Amino acid sequence: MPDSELSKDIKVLDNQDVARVFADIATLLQLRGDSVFKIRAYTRAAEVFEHLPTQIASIAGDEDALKEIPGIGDAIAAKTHELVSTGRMTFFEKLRSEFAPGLLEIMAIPEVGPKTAIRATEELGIETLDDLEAALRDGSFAKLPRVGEKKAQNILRHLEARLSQADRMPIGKALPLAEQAIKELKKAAPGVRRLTVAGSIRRWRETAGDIDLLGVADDPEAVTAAFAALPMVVDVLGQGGTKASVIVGGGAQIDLRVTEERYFGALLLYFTGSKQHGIRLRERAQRMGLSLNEYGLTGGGDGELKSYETEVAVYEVLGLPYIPPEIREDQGEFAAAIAGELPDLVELEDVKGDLHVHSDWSDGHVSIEQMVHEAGARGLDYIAMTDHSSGRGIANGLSVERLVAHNREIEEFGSRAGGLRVFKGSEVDIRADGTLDYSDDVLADLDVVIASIHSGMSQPAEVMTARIIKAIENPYVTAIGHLTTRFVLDRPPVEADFDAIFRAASANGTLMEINASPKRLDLKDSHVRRARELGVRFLINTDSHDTDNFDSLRFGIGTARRGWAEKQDVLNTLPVAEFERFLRTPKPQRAAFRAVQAAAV
Ligand code: DGT
Ligand code: CA
Ligand code: CA
Ligand code: ZN
Repeated sequence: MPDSELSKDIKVLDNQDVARVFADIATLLQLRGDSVFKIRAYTRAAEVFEHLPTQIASIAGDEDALKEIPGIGDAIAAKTHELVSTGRMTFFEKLRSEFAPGLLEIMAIPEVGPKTAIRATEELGIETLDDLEAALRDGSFAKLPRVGEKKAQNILRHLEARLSQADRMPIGKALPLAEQAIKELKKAAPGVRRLTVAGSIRRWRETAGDIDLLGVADDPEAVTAAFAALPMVVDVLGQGGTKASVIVGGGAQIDLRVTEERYFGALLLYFTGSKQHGIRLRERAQRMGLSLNEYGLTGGGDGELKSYETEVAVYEVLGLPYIPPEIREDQGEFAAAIAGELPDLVELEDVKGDLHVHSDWSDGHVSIEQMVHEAGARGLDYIAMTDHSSGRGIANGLSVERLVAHNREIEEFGSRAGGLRVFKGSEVDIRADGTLDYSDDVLADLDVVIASIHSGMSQPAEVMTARIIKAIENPYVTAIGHLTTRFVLDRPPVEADFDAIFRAASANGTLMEINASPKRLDLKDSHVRRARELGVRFLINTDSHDTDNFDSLRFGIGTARRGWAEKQDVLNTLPVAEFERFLRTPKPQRAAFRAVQAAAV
């Protein structure tokens, strides 16, 4: 197979990988003091590639197609072509060789600025993250100019987080890869049935160590063989009669198990995990005189192995109701199941509205009209257009004058959007002191106000907590957007007293957003669970900047479910009339609105 021979040598780059290279080039050019225009061109290319809906790898063979992408000139098209077709870029390699090895890697750790990174490489001889860790631990890093003990401690914390997650990928990357593998394998092995994702991805964990797939076939070996030969596979770690493990382009590992129909239930249960949930199940089986393994249950009278086609059937024998994969973490689900108190988890189909949507009025990619049309086409009943406030002058935020015009345009759409209700909204910046970008009388004209932090993220916890609570207490703020500002595996959360924040949100009737963008997933699962305990209610929003971003909703649902959230905890599951009634309710009474709703269920 010449195709897979070729792909064995060249790492298949996805759009994020390509974007990263151009962002790195921009960084190095900046360090070199190069022309502002050149730097801007590379920064722009990185942004364009990051948001490109098509896979660059699929068009990079065609330089003209690359040039047609807005924002990509001849020089960058040629470099992209070289990068994607050879896996290397001469220009980048030459540029990188002008700097100490490891500089980019070190600079990628939060709070390590360019000047410090250069000093670290030149004065301390740091070349790797391991070197960096040693220098942070022996105190030499803290002695660099403008660093100090406190900052060194922070950097060590970021570094440890980075190192412990080094071999995990975000679910936003893992799930699409799993889906691609499923699609390719169904085509290559038509005999495979019930092909499904298992492991941490089925539990919607925010990161995955590898991808686990499970299917049924009469001839399992034909399926594992077809799997090992898929075009996306770059290396085969092992292949046998019922299982195979491969590495695909981008470096992810996929484990496949193929079984007979009758074993599917027990194997899916085993292979979904979590490991800890599985261990508890086996203990429970043992107490009942049974033995649970990946094929089924043995014991009980005849000592024969009994197999199960569904997970439900296994749980039933163990005297348990079905426990959804998202909460199989051994974090109280058994006690809840036994007490008959499992949460009735919110579902994708429950969501009726999206209250955090951007357009090209700020940093979105398409018009209000296009976003509204897409939302309608996806069956939503209502959305809020929430472009950015003027803030720090970036993200093309709206001045008060432009906000007024934005409102007017939305009102026009409101009457034309064919059943879809479009709310006037804003994603208003929470400034460093907790005040908002717009005055209260401006906010009062809006239907939906999402207040978010986009700067000053390294404030001390006390300052940050007070800042956020101040926004929570504002009478016009509907919800706090992406509370911690973290990026999955990429940017640490702000430090704050989250319990105090959730208590304030609950008392004021301010909602907490579960931002569904797979890059953010913010609140994260554990925050949702804690916030819910403290009486907080939520919005699950996509924060869409383009029409295809509405797809992200499922990641928000997965996160909400991992946080044990029920439909009644999520306000945008309300029918539009009820949601409007919520918005018309003055803030102090919104907290009570919650109870009314709960009682009404
Ligand atoms: P990951 O890949 O690190 O994101 O996490 P998982 O949960 O997908 O773990 P993985 O891929 O190692 O294994 C998939 C499932 O198989 C896991 O969730 C539970 C089951 N499993 C794997 N190893 C063990 C084990 O040693 N004991 C038990 N009880 N189950 C295991
Ligand atoms: Ca896994
Ligand atoms: Ca695995
Ligand atoms: Zn935002």
